[in-house]
Amino acid sequence: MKKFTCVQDIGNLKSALAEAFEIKNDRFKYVEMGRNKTLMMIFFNSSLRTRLSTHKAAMNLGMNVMVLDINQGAWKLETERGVIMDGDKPEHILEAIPVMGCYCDIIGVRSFARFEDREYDYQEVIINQFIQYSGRPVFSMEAATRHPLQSFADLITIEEYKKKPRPKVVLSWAPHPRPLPQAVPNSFAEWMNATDYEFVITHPEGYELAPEFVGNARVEYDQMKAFEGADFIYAKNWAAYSGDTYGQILSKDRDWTVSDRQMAVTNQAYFMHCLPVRRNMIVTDEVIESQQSIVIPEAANREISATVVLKRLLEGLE
Ligand code: AN0
Ligand code: CP
Repeated sequence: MKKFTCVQDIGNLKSALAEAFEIKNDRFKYVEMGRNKTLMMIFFNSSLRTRLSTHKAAMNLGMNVMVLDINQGAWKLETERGVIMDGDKPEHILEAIPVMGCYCDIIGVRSFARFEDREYDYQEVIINQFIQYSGRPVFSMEAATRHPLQSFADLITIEEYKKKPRPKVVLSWAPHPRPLPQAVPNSFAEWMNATDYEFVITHPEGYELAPEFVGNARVEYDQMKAFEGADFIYAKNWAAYSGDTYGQILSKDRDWTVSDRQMAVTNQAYFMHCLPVRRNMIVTDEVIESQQSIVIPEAANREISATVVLKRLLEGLE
């Protein structure tokens, strides 16, 4: 594998899952593979899980690891070409990226949507610059439009917990005080659409995701109706995508907070969230603390998805 930014990069999901379970069974099986290879993780945004699970995955493979938080200790980076750099940014990303590439074998990048310009965000300018100019295999640790390491871990988790071959999986919008990217729901939808599960998306009107991510999913504006008979509830907030509302908060309606009221109409569904989660905005204390909540095993599977991805990137090195 030469890069990992979307579901297509992982190829056949059945073989990716088989590899994930093989690694989960013996996570140090390939500890010799990364010997004298260096992973560099570049963060433009905060992280707990991605930072720790990807670092752990690299250690499972015997790799060396370097981590750089761009906003804490590195030079502020100019990202636009053609700018006269007389402001507060001393370095251009077009030098910074190839320099980073000199010191490592594989690069992971976290760079969220900025919500200034939809076209700019959806062109994935930052991660594509890393792909183009680093000279190294690049993987996404959440870019502007997708979070594939999360979605792969989510898929592993559903495969572990499902009680029927084709579970009903519901992605539900939930309220949040700040505008959040569409990367997690886009990516989750992209991965769910690549399975044969029954997949439903529910959100208030105005929160439609980009059509290329919705794909063949059923969109249901009535949350209670969407939850009926569900086997998995995947909650997430996102800001509006459509037209001139892009990046805006259109609703903070706490009727959409996942509570026992909605869970009662499901098929004893498991509750999932990528974390971090705001309690009593996205989900009530009762639901996230219930037997049905699998948010911790879901987070644990981030180590597994990252180990598979790094292993495949190592195998692809020349
Ligand atoms: C981020 C988001 O919604 O994309 C990261 C989630 C993994 N969440 C926050 O910024 C709270
Ligand atoms: N789920 C996830 O990616 O968490 P972090 O933002 O803490 O890395």
